[in-house]
Amino acid sequence: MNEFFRKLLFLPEQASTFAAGVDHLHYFVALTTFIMALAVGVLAVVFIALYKRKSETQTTPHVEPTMMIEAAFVSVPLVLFLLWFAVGFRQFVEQDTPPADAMDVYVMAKKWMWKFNYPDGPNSVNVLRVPAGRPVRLLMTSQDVIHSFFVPEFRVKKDVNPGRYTQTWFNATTPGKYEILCSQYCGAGHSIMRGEVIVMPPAEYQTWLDNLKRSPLPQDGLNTDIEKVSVNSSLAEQGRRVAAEQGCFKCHTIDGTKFTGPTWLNMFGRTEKLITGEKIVVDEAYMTESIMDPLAKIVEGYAPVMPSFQNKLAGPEIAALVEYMKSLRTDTARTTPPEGPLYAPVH
Ligand code: HEC
Ligand SMILES: [Cu+2]
Repeated sequence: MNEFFRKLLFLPEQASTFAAGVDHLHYFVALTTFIMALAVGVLAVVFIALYKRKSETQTTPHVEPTMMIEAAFVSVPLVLFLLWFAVGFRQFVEQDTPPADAMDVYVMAKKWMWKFNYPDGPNSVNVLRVPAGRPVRLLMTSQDVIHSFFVPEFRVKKDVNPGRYTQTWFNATTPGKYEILCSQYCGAGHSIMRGEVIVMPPAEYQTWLDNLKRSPLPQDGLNTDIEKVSVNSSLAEQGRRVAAEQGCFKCHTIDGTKFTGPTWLNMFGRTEKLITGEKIVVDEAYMTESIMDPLAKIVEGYAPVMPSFQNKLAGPEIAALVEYMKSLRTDTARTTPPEGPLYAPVH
């Protein structure tokens, strides 16, 4: 049944845990509206034949529907629309709430390519490798204009905006290659802004990762013409260098002491009180905003002195900073002060 409708509607394969649910709602809406439209059309034709005007003097009888019929005309469509809304809203919430155990990948879009950064090492261009059966969370930002990350087979689509992070997630069910498209018109090269998600069986993925860590050169057979994999030190390590180079440590500590700015130790997930009295929980989006637009939200007890780093930092550098700040937890904290500016370009 599912396969029949999928082919009838020319939908791509279903390769993520979302796909079937999204499609079922789609079939339900398409089928109901199709039946309704057909009924209206057929009745119109039948009535034309049945109630054809038979003489010049014939008048149309005055017809008044009963209360019951009126009520049915209002309530049946209303119930259907509300049902679709309820099902769709549940799916929307699910797609917008990555599970806590998801594997993170940072995505940076720019005219006209996709860059992927894995917190524990490899960077790649246009090729995203993920293990099957594992939730993957994408933290996405753009270096220039608005793009949109779209994988039709996963039924996943989310805008990617400059100056802030958006997130989405998926759990790929079937190993294979799937195309990544940009679905916001972003300039002349929009239609060639394509990438590829390679979903690998978990064991194969692990082997690929281990091999990369052992030798920084791309492995034979993996280096297709669009794939450039490079292994840097971990993203958090790069973030530490960026922070040192940018002078973040002039105002922030990583050992828990309060300085010109709040300490970064255990900052991720902390509840912060703002001068407006509002309370917020520190997440990736808030960290990014704090770097790009520090005056938007001022933490209580601190002066609004942090400069904006908008236009001073590239997308991957911000990803690295965020990953570094997240890594500063009491259990894993680095308490030694960072050594001078060791900055190396991230890409
Ligand atoms: C001139 C001092 C100064 C520098 C340099 C500075 N900051 Fe800040 N930062 C502050 C102050 C003061 C606050 C608290 C007031 C506020 O929210 O703006 C803050 C707040 C933050 C916050 C929010 C912290 C929280 O607990 O809510 C983050 C994240 C942050 N800074 C990151 C950075 C990063 C990354 C850099 C370097 C790229 C940096 N800062 C450089 C002074 C600074
Ligand atoms: Cu684009």
